[in-house]
Amino acid sequence: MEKYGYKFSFGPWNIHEGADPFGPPVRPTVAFDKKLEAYQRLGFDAVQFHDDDAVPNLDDKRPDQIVQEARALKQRLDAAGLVAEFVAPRLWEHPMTIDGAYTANDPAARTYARERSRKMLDIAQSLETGFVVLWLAREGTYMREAKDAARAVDLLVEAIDDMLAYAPGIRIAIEPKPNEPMDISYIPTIGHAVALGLKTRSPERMGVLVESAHAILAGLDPADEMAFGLAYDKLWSVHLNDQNGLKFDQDRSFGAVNLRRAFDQVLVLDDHRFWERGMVGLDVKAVRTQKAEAAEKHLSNSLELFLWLVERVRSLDRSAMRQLIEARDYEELDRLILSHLMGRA
Ligand code: XLS
Ligand code: MG
Repeated sequence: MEKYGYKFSFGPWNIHEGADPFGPPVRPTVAFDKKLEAYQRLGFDAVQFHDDDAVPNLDDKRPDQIVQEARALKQRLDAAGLVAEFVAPRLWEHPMTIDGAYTANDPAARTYARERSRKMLDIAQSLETGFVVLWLAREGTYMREAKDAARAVDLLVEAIDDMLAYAPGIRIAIEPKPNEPMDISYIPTIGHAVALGLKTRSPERMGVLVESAHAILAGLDPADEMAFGLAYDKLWSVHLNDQNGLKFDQDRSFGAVNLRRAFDQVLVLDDHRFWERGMVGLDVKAVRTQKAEAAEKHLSNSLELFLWLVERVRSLDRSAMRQLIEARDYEELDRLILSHLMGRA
């Protein structure tokens, strides 16, 4: 498979049982080892980890046990010809994170979040990835008066500074999302994420990760969010997927809802040689109706579409585009792009 210089990743949660808030699982659980086998078979290079994907039940384990288990996992990754792209703290399930983690009103909850983050950093070190992603899932409120939003920024900076000091070699990307599970989340867009990073003790070690659906949920264009991150040289990863309207995060297969929007994301990434900057990550889920024996197609379809769109980007008639842009004939530019996407030109 020609991958045009790109490397690809997904998280084990992208192979899942299909439960949703209105119905139970519809597919059997796939064991982690089985998921690991799927990566190379499907053409992927790296695994995205939540801390407890790598070391289950880590809240009940001593630091030395955590390191030992993470090192054993690293050997399994080596044997499978895979690397860890990043590790992320899962700070949205434990009871101590009900009211948020880093921005919780309860100082004990904030202490839990900081300690859990240090364990996550130990795992990242053991998996030999210098890259951490923070999706600030419950950093927000259901009612504005419950927290001081300005103080929340300071609390986030304090928590990030602690991580940056604890792991001097680590780089951290913020993965913004405007809502869900919170009614309104802090740090909802790439602009907020870049600004937050600039406020920390080591701004050069702070970057961003754009998830297509998260930008769409914020009413923004994912390609423009990526472009903003690129303009600051801080786009260190992406989560490609798709989203049909402003509802819950659907994590649909890349391009499944809007092909032009997917094309524009690949255009901005490829024009900025993203294959030299970071990995193309997916964050996709099979629709609940998909049968178990065919419940990997959201991954293979997304990867395949990305590569097809790279071919479309690289075969664009750029001089014709330049002429139409100079003439400000954007309707004709529309036609050029659409006919190219349809294989008619
Ligand atoms: C949610 C995030 C989360 C990441 C970072 O979209 O991608 O699943 O793994 O925690
Ligand atoms: Mg994501």
